[in-house]
Amino acid sequence: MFTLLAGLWKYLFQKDEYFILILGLDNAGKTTYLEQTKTKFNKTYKGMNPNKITATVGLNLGKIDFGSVRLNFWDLGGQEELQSLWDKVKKMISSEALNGVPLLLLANKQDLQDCMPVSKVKEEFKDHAHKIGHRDCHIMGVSALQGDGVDEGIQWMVQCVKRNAFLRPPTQKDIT
Ligand SMILES: Nc1nc2c(ncn2[C@@H]2O[C@H](COP(=O)(O)OP(=O)(O)OP(=O)(O)O)[C@@H](O)[C@H]2O)c(=O)[nH]1
Ligand SMILES: [Mg+2]
Repeated sequence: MFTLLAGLWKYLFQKDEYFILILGLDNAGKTTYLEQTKTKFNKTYKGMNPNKITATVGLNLGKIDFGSVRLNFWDLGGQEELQSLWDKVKKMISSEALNGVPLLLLANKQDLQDCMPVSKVKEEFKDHAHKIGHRDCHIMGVSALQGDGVDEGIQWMVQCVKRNAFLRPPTQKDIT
């Protein structure tokens, strides 16, 4: 009986957890994007003044719940000293361990007049399309500062992680 109730509780309340890595050059707006995401999706989260966000030293963590899904974000600082990790990152896209893991490419700062338009970003990536392999991939423009495109990006992410759930390593929910 206990097992049955525990199973029902788990089914009703426990979230399916997924982990999202946010990568980009320093000053790209990764932490601002994560702050906007947390503000939009966590009703109780008050949010940080975007002007108070400073360069990320190491790793900044954040999470949001979206229906039955929990997304855990890892926002890695992009400063030069941290880019020693980037060799590994470049290899990530072709790493066998990450085969099929979805890729969302955000062209941020679209509110700036002299920003690179999304069409141009897509054009630039055309030559590298073969490296992306068989995975869900989406390129979109956003303004993390103004919050434009944040909802759409997260919705895409949630759909994708659900669709590719078989790629996810087991979490507590799966083994209890
Ligand atoms: N105009 C504009 N500025 C933005 C946008 N997103 C972020 N910024 C600004 O860009 C600067 C850097 O933002 P961060 O979020 O700290 O950038 P980051 O990618 O986390 O940087 P690191 O932690 O150093 O890797 C800040 O001054 C932000 O206010 C945007 O969409 N539009
Ligand atoms: Mg940052």
